[in-house]
Amino acid sequence: MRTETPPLIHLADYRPSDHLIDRVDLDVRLDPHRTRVTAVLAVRPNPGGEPGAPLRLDGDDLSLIALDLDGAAPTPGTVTAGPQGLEIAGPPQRPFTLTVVTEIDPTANTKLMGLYRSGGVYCTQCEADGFRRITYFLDRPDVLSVYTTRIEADAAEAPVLLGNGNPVESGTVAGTGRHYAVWHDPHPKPAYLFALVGGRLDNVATTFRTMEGRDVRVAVHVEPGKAERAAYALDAVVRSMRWDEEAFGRAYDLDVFNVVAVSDFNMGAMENKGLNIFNDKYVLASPETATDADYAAIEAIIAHEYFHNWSGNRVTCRDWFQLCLKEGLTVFRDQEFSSDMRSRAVHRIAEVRALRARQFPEDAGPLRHPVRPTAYAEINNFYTATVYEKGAEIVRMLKTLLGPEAFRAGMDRYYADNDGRAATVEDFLKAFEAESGRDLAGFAQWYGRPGTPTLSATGRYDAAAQSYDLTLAQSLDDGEPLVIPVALGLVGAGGALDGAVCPEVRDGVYVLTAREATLRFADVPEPPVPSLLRGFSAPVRLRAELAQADHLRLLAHDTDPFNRWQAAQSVAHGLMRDGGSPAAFAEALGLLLDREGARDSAFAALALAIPGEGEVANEMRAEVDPDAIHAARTALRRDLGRALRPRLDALWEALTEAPSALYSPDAAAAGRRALRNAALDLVAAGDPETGAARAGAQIEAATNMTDRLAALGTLALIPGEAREGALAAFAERYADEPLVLDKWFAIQAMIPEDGTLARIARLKEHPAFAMTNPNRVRALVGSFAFGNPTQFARADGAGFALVADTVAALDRTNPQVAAKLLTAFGSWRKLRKSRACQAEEILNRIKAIPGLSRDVGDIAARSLM
Ligand code: 0A1
Ligand code: ZN
Repeated sequence: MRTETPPLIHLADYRPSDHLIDRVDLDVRLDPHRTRVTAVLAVRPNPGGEPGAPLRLDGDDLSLIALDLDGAAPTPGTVTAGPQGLEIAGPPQRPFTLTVVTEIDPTANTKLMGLYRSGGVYCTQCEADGFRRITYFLDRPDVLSVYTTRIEADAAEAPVLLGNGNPVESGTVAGTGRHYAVWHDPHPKPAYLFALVGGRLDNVATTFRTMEGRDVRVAVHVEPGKAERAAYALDAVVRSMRWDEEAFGRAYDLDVFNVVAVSDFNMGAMENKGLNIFNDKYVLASPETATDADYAAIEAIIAHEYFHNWSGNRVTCRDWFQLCLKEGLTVFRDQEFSSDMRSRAVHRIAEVRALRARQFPEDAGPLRHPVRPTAYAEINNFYTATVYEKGAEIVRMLKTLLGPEAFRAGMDRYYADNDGRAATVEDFLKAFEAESGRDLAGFAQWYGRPGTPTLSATGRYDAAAQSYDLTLAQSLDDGEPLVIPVALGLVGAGGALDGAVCPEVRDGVYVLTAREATLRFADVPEPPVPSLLRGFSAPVRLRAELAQADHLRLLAHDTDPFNRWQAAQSVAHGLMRDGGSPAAFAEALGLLLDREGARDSAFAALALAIPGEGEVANEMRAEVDPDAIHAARTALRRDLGRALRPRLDALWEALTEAPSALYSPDAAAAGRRALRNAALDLVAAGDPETGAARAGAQIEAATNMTDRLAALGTLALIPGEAREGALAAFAERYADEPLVLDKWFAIQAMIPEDGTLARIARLKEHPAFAMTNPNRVRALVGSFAFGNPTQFARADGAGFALVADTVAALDRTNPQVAAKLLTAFGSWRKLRKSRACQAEEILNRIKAIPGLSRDVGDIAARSLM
């Protein structure tokens, strides 16, 4: 049994590097199995480091071919080199040049970290610590260097050669069939932002003129033959560039900006300087192969990686504990971008749903950690919803607290003061303190305190005094109270009570800093319902204990669209938890559809979508029984489908697009499709027979993937020959489209039926499935683990076992993806006893696997804590 726990790295132990590397000259000779890397490093002692300290370079799986120091062999006995590092004792106390030659095998690199091959294309992934798999280096984000990279490859195998920065030279190597390109990046950067690409690629390109007058060649490179599917991504890059200039005054700073799509990628995408590398799922889109949700995700991720050029690259992180400094901020920025491109209210709802579905459970379970962690065993396991999404919520609260002008001024100062530096969360907050004159010490606690605070509210109306007292109380742990911006207002029987006044509420926001506070509203002519946490102004759990009638009032009359949606969710939660008649709810939804269906279809679709099983589990204070949740949710959907039937039928008809209509991924058109498909799905919930027929017809008639897939998803919940026939036809139609087959894998993996296990076993043998491709694994096994709660937590333990077996198999080839999959067990303690015991046993079994990776070992160990 494996007993040793991996060593922890602590924030408190941070020390500056003893050495710096000012310049890196790389010569990379690409070869499928024997790629030669010559690195010429301009090293000097760091004035802030320890004088005379040995030079310790990181390495991972490297073989050293040659080494010299200032052109000569190092003094015998001073060098220790192995696959995992290179140390030089007593290095010169002055600047010196180290030349290191290593050899690596990109074809054998299944971890997809460092230099690897994806579908024949050479590419790199260096965040967080992949550069050390290319050459020995000070692989830490506070060592910034100027890179020049010469890439050489067989001209037929890799006609396209891309690097960071600007292209400076290219040519052929006479008589060898090989060619080369030299790239120079003038902006100092940490090694994690290094990238190169070599392969056969097509591209689409355009020129963007920045507000500073620089003409930038923007190109998106994809697998040959797929260039037309890159047009939307290219357009999204251009819109991102323009938006960052307008919203934040940030211009692009190189002559070229390249995006490359590869099919084997551990995450979504990577912001390497001037050369973003993407999971092709977030680049390739055509109406026939991508859904509206895919288009929205492409837009958001293209923007995210582009925005990192300032928030992450120009200003980078001192150490990996500061990860939220770039990620939380950049998620906030991409969310604002998407809100400006689409409907702000609809986007906010989507953000909060994602936060509640992924971050709240993480924050409530054994894998919880502060937005800025204080210790880690494996940094790759901290690319989490907490760091990203809760990190973004903190930035959003900061903006709410300071107001838009002071927020923007603070951002400008943050960039100005930290450009070219590796910064910390303290540096970030300092910029806002300086611009706003506010003390943010209390607010800073959000970065260090794990867990989701609870905000409770109780109100008392005094008819005689025409006043309303609202008591707000917060609780998290035993620590200091947090600073919580609470956007709020009062709503009367006929609408907003705009005349009600409370001096402590400014611009509709009350800032709660005490454990408890009571607000007095004057001039309240009737008993109000409080509309709290408008726009979800803070990442907390709200306990307002309103009656169903109160929620229904908010649903009908609140001026805040987020809270109108939230009111519908709250009513649905109440009905699923406590039972009762859904008649009043159905009537309210009906009115909403009448009023809103045509005007804001996307919003209406969201109101119809009752909380998912995960969201219900998340709200449970008692132990979670996935079967009971599934049954309650199915019953509510059935009842709503029946009660709303005439309206749903009419919507489905009215929102039919003409077969000749050209597909457009814009928000309004997507909203109409969303509402029509929500209507179809609810009809099917109430009347499976009609639903199946209609879904079948829609699959046949569909002119785009959104409608086809939505109908297939509806049909997938209705057992029978129609379903199996449609699934088979879909697979045949898209046999050559791996990204579309991922959707097909996912739909089947999420079927809440006993037969799903056997189905998954069959699908694992499907020719399109491959354990080596992270997208395939996530589509089939990930969708099952994260999206099929009843089958994952089956009574016989077979669902847990299926995921555990996949984790164990994957651990040997791609530990990062294996570890992510294992986080599906993160909420095991909340499950009812028998299931929890099984999960615990499985986690122990995984933890005991001999030779287990640090990635998986860390998740298993923490899950059991
Ligand atoms: N910085 C990237 C996330 C990322 C992190 C690690 C990776 O390794 C496989 C890849 C990407 C982002 O925020 O998009
Ligand atoms: Zn990011």
